[in-house]
Amino acid sequence: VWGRVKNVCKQNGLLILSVLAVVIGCLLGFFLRGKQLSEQEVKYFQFPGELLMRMLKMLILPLVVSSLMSGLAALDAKCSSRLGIMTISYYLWTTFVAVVVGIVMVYMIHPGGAAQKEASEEGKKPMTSSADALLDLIRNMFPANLVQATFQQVSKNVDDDNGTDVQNFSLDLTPPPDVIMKTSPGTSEGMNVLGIVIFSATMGIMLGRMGPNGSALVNFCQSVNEAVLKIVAIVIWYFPFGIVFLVAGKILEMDDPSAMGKKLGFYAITVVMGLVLHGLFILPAMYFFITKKSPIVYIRGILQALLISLATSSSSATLPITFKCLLENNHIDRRIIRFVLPVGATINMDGTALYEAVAAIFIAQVNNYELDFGQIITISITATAASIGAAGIPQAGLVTMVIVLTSVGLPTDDITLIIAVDWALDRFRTMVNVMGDALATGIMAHICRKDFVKEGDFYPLLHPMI
Ligand code: DAS
Repeated sequence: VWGRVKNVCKQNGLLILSVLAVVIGCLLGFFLRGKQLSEQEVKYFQFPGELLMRMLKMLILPLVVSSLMSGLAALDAKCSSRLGIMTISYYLWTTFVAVVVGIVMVYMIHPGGAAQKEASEEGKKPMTSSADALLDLIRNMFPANLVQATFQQVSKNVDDDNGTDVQNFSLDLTPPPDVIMKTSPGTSEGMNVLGIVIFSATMGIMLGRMGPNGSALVNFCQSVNEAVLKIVAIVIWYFPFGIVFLVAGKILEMDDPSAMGKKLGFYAITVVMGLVLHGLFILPAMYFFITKKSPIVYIRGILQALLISLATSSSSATLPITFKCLLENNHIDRRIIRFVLPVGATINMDGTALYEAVAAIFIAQVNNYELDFGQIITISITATAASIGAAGIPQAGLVTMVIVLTSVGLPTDDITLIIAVDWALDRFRTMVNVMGDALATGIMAHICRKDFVKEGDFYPLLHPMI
Protein backbone atom coordinates (compact mmCIF):
# COMPACT_ATOMS: atom_id res chain seq x y z
CA VAL A 1 0.00 0.00 0.00
CA TRP A 2 2.81 2.40 0.93
CA GLY A 3 4.36 1.80 -2.48
CA ARG A 4 1.09 2.70 -4.22
CA VAL A 5 0.68 5.81 -2.08
CA LYS A 6 4.23 6.85 -2.90
CA ASN A 7 3.59 6.27 -6.60
CA VAL A 8 0.37 8.31 -6.58
CA CYS A 9 2.09 11.14 -4.72
CA LYS A 10 5.03 11.10 -7.13
CA GLN A 11 2.73 11.28 -10.17
CA ASN A 12 0.24 13.73 -8.70
CA GLY A 13 2.35 15.50 -6.12
CA LEU A 14 1.82 18.98 -7.48
CA LEU A 15 -1.93 18.43 -7.94
CA ILE A 16 -2.31 17.14 -4.38
CA LEU A 17 -0.26 20.05 -3.04
CA SER A 18 -2.40 22.52 -5.02
CA VAL A 19 -5.66 21.02 -3.71
CA LEU A 20 -4.29 21.21 -0.16
CA ALA A 21 -3.22 24.80 -0.85
CA VAL A 22 -6.79 25.80 -1.82
CA VAL A 23 -8.17 24.17 1.33
CA ILE A 24 -5.52 25.73 3.58
CA GLY A 25 -6.05 29.09 1.85
CA CYS A 26 -9.78 28.98 2.60
CA LEU A 27 -9.26 27.99 6.23
CA LEU A 28 -6.54 30.61 6.72
CA GLY A 29 -8.65 33.29 5.04
CA PHE A 30 -11.69 32.72 7.23
CA PHE A 31 -9.47 32.42 10.33
CA LEU A 32 -7.76 35.76 9.61
CA ARG A 33 -11.07 37.49 8.85
CA GLY A 34 -11.75 37.27 12.54
CA LYS A 35 -8.43 38.96 13.36
CA GLN A 36 -9.43 42.35 11.86
CA LEU A 37 -6.09 42.85 10.05
CA SER A 38 -5.20 46.40 9.00
CA GLU A 39 -5.27 47.31 5.27
CA GLN A 40 -1.45 47.34 5.20
CA GLU A 41 -1.24 43.91 6.83
CA VAL A 42 -3.71 42.53 4.26
CA LYS A 43 -1.57 43.96 1.43
CA TYR A 44 1.60 42.35 2.78
CA PHE A 45 -0.28 39.09 3.30
CA GLN A 46 -1.51 39.11 -0.32
CA PHE A 47 1.99 39.67 -1.71
CA PRO A 48 2.90 35.97 -2.37
CA GLY A 49 -0.40 35.52 -4.21
CA GLU A 50 0.26 38.64 -6.26
CA LEU A 51 3.64 37.19 -7.24
CA LEU A 52 1.91 34.02 -8.50
CA MET A 53 -0.42 36.07 -10.71
CA ARG A 54 2.50 38.14 -12.05
CA MET A 55 4.50 35.01 -12.90
CA LEU A 56 1.60 33.64 -14.92
CA LYS A 57 0.76 36.94 -16.63
CA MET A 58 4.44 37.39 -17.55
CA LEU A 59 4.11 34.26 -19.73
CA ILE A 60 0.85 35.11 -21.52
CA LEU A 61 2.29 37.33 -24.26
CA PRO A 62 5.27 35.16 -25.31
CA LEU A 63 3.14 32.01 -25.16
CA VAL A 64 0.23 33.40 -27.20
CA VAL A 65 2.39 35.05 -29.89
CA SER A 66 4.87 32.16 -30.27
CA SER A 67 2.13 29.49 -30.20
CA LEU A 68 -0.01 31.12 -32.85
CA MET A 69 2.82 32.14 -35.14
CA SER A 70 4.67 28.81 -35.04
CA GLY A 71 1.48 26.74 -34.84
CA LEU A 72 -0.20 28.27 -37.88
CA ALA A 73 3.01 28.51 -39.92
CA ALA A 74 3.40 24.76 -39.42
CA LEU A 75 0.11 24.05 -41.15
CA ASP A 76 -0.33 24.12 -44.87
CA ALA A 77 -3.18 26.22 -46.26
CA LYS A 78 -5.67 23.35 -46.41
CA CYS A 79 -4.99 22.29 -42.79
CA SER A 80 -4.99 25.77 -41.28
CA SER A 81 -8.22 26.86 -42.96
CA ARG A 82 -9.98 23.59 -42.07
CA LEU A 83 -8.72 23.74 -38.47
CA GLY A 84 -9.61 27.43 -38.20
CA ILE A 85 -13.16 26.99 -39.51
CA MET A 86 -13.82 23.91 -37.36
CA THR A 87 -12.44 25.60 -34.25
CA ILE A 88 -14.30 28.90 -34.55
CA SER A 89 -17.59 27.12 -35.46
CA TYR A 90 -17.26 24.78 -32.49
CA TYR A 91 -16.49 27.66 -30.13
CA LEU A 92 -19.52 29.66 -31.30
CA TRP A 93 -21.74 26.57 -30.96
CA THR A 94 -20.69 25.73 -27.38
CA THR A 95 -20.95 29.39 -26.34
CA PHE A 96 -24.49 29.58 -27.70
CA VAL A 97 -25.42 26.33 -25.89
CA ALA A 98 -24.04 27.83 -22.67
CA VAL A 99 -26.22 30.92 -23.11
CA VAL A 100 -29.31 28.75 -23.67
CA VAL A 101 -28.50 26.73 -20.53
CA GLY A 102 -28.21 29.96 -18.56
CA ILE A 103 -31.53 31.31 -19.84
CA VAL A 104 -33.36 28.05 -19.07
CA MET A 105 -31.90 27.95 -15.53
CA VAL A 106 -32.71 31.58 -14.71
CA TYR A 107 -36.34 31.19 -15.85
CA MET A 108 -36.70 27.86 -14.03
CA ILE A 109 -35.33 29.13 -10.67
CA HIS A 110 -36.40 32.80 -11.07
CA PRO A 111 -33.80 34.15 -8.56
CA GLY A 112 -34.86 37.76 -9.14
CA GLY A 113 -38.11 37.18 -7.31
CA ALA A 114 -36.37 37.09 -3.94
CA ALA A 115 -34.48 40.32 -4.62
CA GLN A 116 -37.15 42.41 -6.29
CA LYS A 117 -36.79 46.14 -5.84
CA GLU A 118 -39.55 48.23 -4.33
CA ALA A 119 -41.57 49.74 -7.16
CA SER A 120 -40.32 53.19 -6.10
CA GLU A 121 -36.68 52.42 -6.87
CA GLU A 122 -36.33 53.46 -10.50
CA GLY A 123 -33.58 51.63 -12.41
CA LYS A 124 -31.11 54.27 -13.62
CA LYS A 125 -30.68 54.92 -17.35
CA PRO A 126 -27.83 52.97 -19.04
CA MET A 127 -24.50 54.74 -18.61
CA THR A 128 -23.13 53.70 -21.96
CA SER A 129 -24.56 52.29 -25.16
CA SER A 130 -23.97 48.70 -26.10
CA ALA A 131 -23.16 49.96 -29.60
CA ASP A 132 -20.07 51.74 -28.20
CA ALA A 133 -18.94 48.63 -26.38
CA LEU A 134 -19.54 46.39 -29.42
CA LEU A 135 -17.69 48.85 -31.67
CA ASP A 136 -14.88 48.83 -29.11
CA LEU A 137 -14.74 45.04 -29.28
CA ILE A 138 -14.38 45.16 -33.07
CA ARG A 139 -11.94 48.09 -32.80
CA ASN A 140 -9.67 46.06 -30.51
CA MET A 141 -9.46 43.28 -33.08
CA PHE A 142 -7.29 45.63 -35.14
CA PRO A 143 -4.71 47.21 -32.81
CA ALA A 144 -3.70 50.48 -34.46
CA ASN A 145 -0.41 50.40 -32.60
CA LEU A 146 1.05 46.99 -31.71
CA VAL A 147 3.40 48.48 -29.14
CA GLN A 148 0.48 50.18 -27.41
CA ALA A 149 -1.56 46.96 -27.71
CA THR A 150 1.22 44.98 -26.12
CA PHE A 151 2.97 47.17 -23.63
CA GLN A 152 0.84 50.11 -22.66
CA GLN A 153 -2.61 50.55 -21.21
CA VAL A 154 -5.12 50.97 -23.98
CA SER A 155 -6.46 54.32 -22.93
CA LYS A 156 -7.51 56.07 -26.11
CA ASN A 157 -7.88 55.19 -29.76
CA VAL A 158 -6.87 58.38 -31.49
CA ASP A 159 -8.55 58.73 -34.86
CA ASP A 160 -5.49 59.21 -37.11
CA ASP A 161 -7.37 61.25 -39.70
CA ASN A 162 -8.16 64.28 -37.61
CA GLY A 163 -6.47 63.38 -34.32
CA THR A 164 -9.70 63.55 -32.35
CA ASP A 165 -10.15 60.97 -29.67
CA VAL A 166 -12.45 58.20 -30.83
CA GLN A 167 -14.83 57.50 -27.94
CA ASN A 168 -13.13 54.73 -26.05
CA PHE A 169 -13.02 53.84 -22.41
CA SER A 170 -10.06 54.12 -20.12
CA LEU A 171 -8.75 50.78 -19.04
CA ASP A 172 -8.98 50.42 -15.32
CA LEU A 173 -9.49 46.72 -14.79
CA THR A 174 -9.92 46.67 -11.06
CA PRO A 175 -13.68 47.18 -10.89
CA PRO A 176 -14.37 49.44 -7.89
CA PRO A 177 -17.47 48.23 -6.06
CA ASP A 178 -19.61 51.24 -6.79
CA VAL A 179 -18.66 52.23 -10.29
CA ILE A 180 -19.51 50.25 -13.39
CA MET A 181 -16.34 49.73 -15.32
CA LYS A 182 -16.05 50.94 -18.84
CA THR A 183 -13.28 49.16 -20.58
CA SER A 184 -12.19 47.97 -23.92
CA PRO A 185 -13.62 44.47 -24.43
CA GLY A 186 -10.92 42.02 -25.46
CA THR A 187 -8.20 43.69 -23.45
CA SER A 188 -6.52 42.19 -20.47
CA GLU A 189 -4.43 43.96 -17.82
CA GLY A 190 -3.32 46.66 -20.30
CA MET A 191 -2.75 44.13 -23.09
CA ASN A 192 -5.09 44.06 -26.07
CA VAL A 193 -5.03 40.24 -26.18
CA LEU A 194 -7.76 40.00 -28.81
CA GLY A 195 -5.76 42.25 -31.15
CA ILE A 196 -2.53 40.36 -30.45
CA VAL A 197 -4.23 36.99 -31.12
CA ILE A 198 -5.62 38.17 -34.44
CA PHE A 199 -2.31 39.73 -35.47
CA SER A 200 -0.28 36.64 -34.44
CA ALA A 201 -2.67 34.24 -36.20
CA THR A 202 -2.53 36.33 -39.38
CA MET A 203 1.28 36.49 -39.20
CA GLY A 204 1.43 32.72 -38.66
CA ILE A 205 -0.69 32.02 -41.74
CA MET A 206 1.40 34.42 -43.84
CA LEU A 207 4.68 32.94 -42.56
CA GLY A 208 3.38 29.51 -43.52
CA ARG A 209 2.93 30.73 -47.06
CA MET A 210 6.38 32.35 -47.28
CA GLY A 211 8.25 29.06 -47.45
CA PRO A 212 11.96 29.21 -46.54
CA ASN A 213 11.83 33.02 -46.30
CA GLY A 214 9.71 32.73 -43.17
CA SER A 215 11.54 29.86 -41.51
CA ALA A 216 13.88 32.03 -39.44
CA LEU A 217 10.98 33.72 -37.61
CA VAL A 218 9.02 30.46 -37.31
CA ASN A 219 12.02 28.67 -35.80
CA PHE A 220 12.47 31.61 -33.43
CA CYS A 221 8.82 31.35 -32.35
CA GLN A 222 9.15 27.61 -31.87
CA SER A 223 12.18 28.15 -29.62
CA VAL A 224 10.33 30.81 -27.61
CA ASN A 225 7.39 28.42 -27.25
CA GLU A 226 9.61 25.65 -25.95
CA ALA A 227 11.43 28.02 -23.59
CA VAL A 228 8.16 29.34 -22.14
CA LEU A 229 7.02 25.81 -21.35
CA LYS A 230 10.32 25.14 -19.61
CA ILE A 231 9.80 28.26 -17.49
CA VAL A 232 6.30 27.00 -16.65
CA ALA A 233 7.79 23.71 -15.47
CA ILE A 234 9.86 25.68 -12.96
CA VAL A 235 7.37 28.30 -11.71
CA ILE A 236 4.67 25.66 -11.33
CA TRP A 237 6.37 24.50 -8.10
CA TYR A 238 5.76 27.91 -6.56
CA PHE A 239 2.01 27.55 -7.16
CA PRO A 240 0.95 25.70 -4.00
CA PHE A 241 2.62 28.35 -1.85
CA GLY A 242 1.18 31.20 -3.94
CA ILE A 243 -2.31 29.66 -4.04
CA VAL A 244 -2.56 29.65 -0.23
CA PHE A 245 -2.04 33.41 -0.07
CA LEU A 246 -4.04 34.12 -3.24
CA VAL A 247 -7.16 32.33 -1.93
CA ALA A 248 -6.77 33.55 1.66
CA GLY A 249 -6.10 37.10 0.46
CA LYS A 250 -9.31 37.11 -1.58
CA ILE A 251 -11.34 35.76 1.33
CA LEU A 252 -9.95 38.52 3.53
CA GLU A 253 -11.21 41.10 1.02
CA MET A 254 -14.66 39.71 0.33
CA ASP A 255 -17.82 41.39 1.62
CA ASP A 256 -19.57 39.99 4.65
CA PRO A 257 -21.13 36.72 3.41
CA SER A 258 -24.31 37.36 5.44
CA ALA A 259 -24.74 40.63 3.53
CA MET A 260 -25.50 38.57 0.42
CA GLY A 261 -28.33 36.87 2.27
CA LYS A 262 -31.41 35.58 0.51
CA LYS A 263 -31.14 38.34 -2.12
CA LEU A 264 -28.23 36.72 -3.91
CA GLY A 265 -28.40 33.15 -2.60
CA PHE A 266 -30.78 32.00 -5.33
CA TYR A 267 -28.83 33.97 -7.91
CA ALA A 268 -25.55 32.25 -6.96
CA ILE A 269 -27.31 28.86 -6.99
CA THR A 270 -28.69 29.54 -10.47
CA VAL A 271 -25.25 30.45 -11.83
CA VAL A 272 -23.47 27.51 -10.21
CA MET A 273 -26.13 25.00 -11.33
CA GLY A 274 -25.92 26.32 -14.89
CA LEU A 275 -22.11 26.15 -14.87
CA VAL A 276 -22.09 22.61 -13.44
CA LEU A 277 -24.70 21.44 -15.99
CA HIS A 278 -22.74 22.94 -18.89
CA GLY A 279 -19.19 22.37 -17.66
CA LEU A 280 -19.49 18.93 -16.12
CA PHE A 281 -22.23 17.37 -18.27
CA ILE A 282 -22.83 19.05 -21.63
CA LEU A 283 -19.21 19.79 -22.62
CA PRO A 284 -17.86 16.35 -21.57
CA ALA A 285 -20.85 14.72 -23.32
CA MET A 286 -19.97 16.59 -26.53
CA TYR A 287 -16.36 15.41 -26.15
CA PHE A 288 -17.50 11.79 -25.71
CA PHE A 289 -19.96 11.77 -28.64
CA ILE A 290 -17.42 13.31 -31.02
CA THR A 291 -14.24 11.49 -29.98
CA LYS A 292 -15.82 8.29 -28.51
CA LYS A 293 -13.18 8.57 -25.76
CA SER A 294 -13.65 8.90 -22.01
CA PRO A 295 -13.97 12.56 -20.98
CA ILE A 296 -13.10 11.54 -17.42
CA VAL A 297 -9.60 10.43 -18.41
CA TYR A 298 -9.18 13.61 -20.45
CA ILE A 299 -10.39 15.88 -17.62
CA ARG A 300 -8.11 14.05 -15.21
CA GLY A 301 -5.21 15.24 -17.35
CA ILE A 302 -6.16 18.92 -17.02
CA LEU A 303 -7.05 18.92 -13.31
CA GLN A 304 -3.98 21.01 -12.47
CA ALA A 305 -5.09 23.68 -14.94
CA LEU A 306 -8.65 23.63 -13.58
CA LEU A 307 -7.29 24.13 -10.08
CA ILE A 308 -5.11 27.05 -11.16
CA SER A 309 -8.12 28.61 -12.91
CA LEU A 310 -10.12 28.25 -9.68
CA ALA A 311 -7.33 29.87 -7.66
CA THR A 312 -6.49 32.67 -10.10
CA SER A 313 -9.92 33.21 -11.79
CA SER A 314 -7.96 34.05 -14.93
CA SER A 315 -8.06 31.79 -17.99
CA SER A 316 -5.24 33.77 -19.62
CA ALA A 317 -3.01 33.31 -16.59
CA THR A 318 -3.91 29.60 -16.59
CA LEU A 319 -3.00 29.27 -20.28
CA PRO A 320 0.62 28.12 -19.73
CA ILE A 321 -0.59 25.38 -17.37
CA THR A 322 -3.40 24.28 -19.68
CA PHE A 323 -0.86 24.11 -22.52
CA LYS A 324 1.48 21.95 -20.41
CA CYS A 325 -1.34 19.61 -19.25
CA LEU A 326 -2.63 19.02 -22.78
CA LEU A 327 0.87 18.40 -24.13
CA GLU A 328 2.31 16.21 -21.37
CA ASN A 329 -0.75 14.55 -19.79
CA ASN A 330 -3.20 14.27 -22.69
CA HIS A 331 -0.54 14.01 -25.44
CA ILE A 332 -2.38 16.31 -27.82
CA ASP A 333 -0.47 17.23 -30.97
CA ARG A 334 1.47 20.43 -30.25
CA ARG A 335 0.43 21.95 -33.55
CA ILE A 336 -3.25 21.72 -32.59
CA ILE A 337 -2.65 23.13 -29.10
CA ARG A 338 -0.68 26.06 -30.46
CA PHE A 339 -3.68 27.28 -32.41
CA VAL A 340 -6.83 26.07 -30.66
CA LEU A 341 -5.82 26.92 -27.09
CA PRO A 342 -4.68 30.58 -27.37
CA VAL A 343 -7.68 31.38 -29.58
CA GLY A 344 -9.98 29.63 -27.12
CA ALA A 345 -8.51 31.37 -24.08
CA THR A 346 -9.23 34.67 -25.81
CA ILE A 347 -12.61 34.24 -27.47
CA ASN A 348 -14.16 31.04 -26.11
CA MET A 349 -15.68 31.66 -22.68
CA ASP A 350 -18.71 29.44 -22.18
CA GLY A 351 -18.84 30.12 -18.45
CA THR A 352 -18.80 33.85 -18.99
CA ALA A 353 -21.49 33.75 -21.68
CA LEU A 354 -23.75 31.68 -19.44
CA TYR A 355 -23.09 34.06 -16.56
CA GLU A 356 -23.84 37.21 -18.57
CA ALA A 357 -27.19 35.82 -19.75
CA VAL A 358 -28.19 34.78 -16.21
CA ALA A 359 -27.08 38.10 -14.69
CA ALA A 360 -28.94 40.20 -17.28
CA ILE A 361 -32.21 38.31 -16.82
CA PHE A 362 -31.74 38.32 -13.03
CA ILE A 363 -31.43 42.13 -13.12
CA ALA A 364 -34.56 42.30 -15.29
CA GLN A 365 -36.44 40.18 -12.76
CA VAL A 366 -35.19 42.36 -9.89
CA ASN A 367 -36.54 45.41 -11.73
CA ASN A 368 -39.91 43.72 -12.48
CA TYR A 369 -38.98 44.18 -16.15
CA GLU A 370 -40.74 41.68 -18.44
CA LEU A 371 -38.41 40.72 -21.30
CA ASP A 372 -40.08 39.79 -24.58
CA PHE A 373 -38.83 37.05 -26.92
CA GLY A 374 -36.92 39.51 -29.08
CA GLN A 375 -35.06 40.82 -26.04
CA ILE A 376 -34.18 37.27 -24.98
CA ILE A 377 -32.68 36.71 -28.45
CA THR A 378 -30.82 40.02 -28.10
CA ILE A 379 -29.44 38.90 -24.73
CA SER A 380 -28.33 35.58 -26.29
CA ILE A 381 -26.42 37.37 -29.05
CA THR A 382 -24.90 40.11 -26.89
CA ALA A 383 -23.94 37.63 -24.13
CA THR A 384 -22.05 35.63 -26.79
CA ALA A 385 -20.36 38.81 -28.07
CA ALA A 386 -19.59 39.98 -24.52
CA SER A 387 -17.96 36.65 -23.69
CA ILE A 388 -15.82 36.91 -26.83
CA GLY A 389 -14.82 40.42 -25.75
CA ALA A 390 -14.19 39.47 -22.13
CA ALA A 391 -10.49 39.20 -21.36
CA GLY A 392 -9.15 36.19 -19.50
CA ILE A 393 -8.63 38.12 -16.29
CA PRO A 394 -10.49 38.25 -12.96
CA GLN A 395 -14.03 39.64 -13.18
CA ALA A 396 -13.78 40.50 -16.88
CA GLY A 397 -17.27 39.07 -17.34
CA LEU A 398 -18.64 41.60 -14.87
CA VAL A 399 -17.19 44.36 -16.99
CA THR A 400 -18.38 43.36 -20.44
CA MET A 401 -21.86 42.79 -19.03
CA VAL A 402 -22.47 46.45 -19.88
CA ILE A 403 -22.95 45.31 -23.50
CA VAL A 404 -25.73 42.88 -22.55
CA LEU A 405 -27.60 45.15 -20.13
CA THR A 406 -27.67 48.19 -22.41
CA SER A 407 -28.78 46.08 -25.38
CA VAL A 408 -32.14 45.54 -23.64
CA GLY A 409 -32.30 48.88 -21.82
CA LEU A 410 -31.48 47.59 -18.33
CA PRO A 411 -29.74 49.92 -15.86
CA THR A 412 -25.99 49.20 -15.87
CA ASP A 413 -25.75 50.45 -12.28
CA ASP A 414 -27.56 47.30 -11.19
CA ILE A 415 -24.33 45.37 -11.80
CA THR A 416 -23.49 46.53 -8.27
CA LEU A 417 -26.27 44.20 -7.05
CA ILE A 418 -24.19 41.15 -7.96
CA ILE A 419 -20.66 42.38 -7.25
CA ALA A 420 -20.75 40.90 -3.72
CA VAL A 421 -20.78 37.33 -5.08
CA ASP A 422 -19.00 37.95 -8.37
CA TRP A 423 -15.48 37.22 -7.08
CA ALA A 424 -16.59 33.68 -6.08
CA LEU A 425 -18.74 32.94 -9.14
CA ASP A 426 -15.92 34.24 -11.34
CA ARG A 427 -13.74 31.32 -10.25
CA PHE A 428 -16.30 28.74 -11.31
CA ARG A 429 -17.04 30.37 -14.64
CA THR A 430 -13.30 30.61 -15.31
CA MET A 431 -13.01 26.88 -14.65
CA VAL A 432 -15.76 26.24 -17.21
CA ASN A 433 -13.96 28.53 -19.68
CA VAL A 434 -10.72 26.58 -19.28
CA MET A 435 -12.61 23.27 -19.45
CA GLY A 436 -14.26 24.37 -22.70
CA ASP A 437 -10.94 25.37 -24.29
CA ALA A 438 -9.20 22.16 -23.22
CA LEU A 439 -11.99 19.83 -24.37
CA ALA A 440 -12.21 21.74 -27.66
CA THR A 441 -8.50 21.13 -28.23
CA GLY A 442 -9.03 17.38 -27.80
CA ILE A 443 -12.03 17.45 -30.12
CA MET A 444 -10.13 19.37 -32.81
CA ALA A 445 -7.21 16.95 -32.49
CA HIS A 446 -9.69 14.12 -33.11
CA ILE A 447 -11.53 15.79 -35.98
CA CYS A 448 -8.34 16.89 -37.76
CA ARG A 449 -6.36 13.74 -36.97
CA LYS A 450 -6.31 12.78 -40.64
CA ASP A 451 -4.67 16.11 -41.47
CA PHE A 452 -1.92 15.57 -38.94
CA VAL A 453 0.42 12.66 -38.62
CA LYS A 454 1.21 11.83 -34.98
CA GLU A 455 3.71 14.29 -33.53
CA GLY A 456 7.23 12.92 -33.68
CA ASP A 457 6.73 11.17 -37.03
CA PHE A 458 8.04 12.77 -40.19
CA TYR A 459 5.63 15.59 -41.11
CA PRO A 460 4.69 14.96 -44.76
CA LEU A 461 1.78 17.37 -44.52
CA LEU A 462 3.70 20.15 -42.88
CA HIS A 463 5.18 23.06 -44.72
CA PRO A 464 8.52 21.88 -46.16
CA MET A 465 10.46 24.40 -44.10
CA ILE A 466 9.50 22.88 -40.75
N1 DAS B 1 -12.27 35.55 -15.14
C1 DAS B 1 -12.57 35.41 -16.58
C2 DAS B 1 -11.58 34.40 -17.18
O1 DAS B 1 -10.43 34.46 -16.85
C3 DAS B 1 -13.97 34.98 -16.81
C4 DAS B 1 -14.97 36.04 -16.42
O2 DAS B 1 -14.63 37.05 -15.79
O3 DAS B 1 -16.14 35.86 -16.75
O4 DAS B 1 -12.01 33.58 -18.02
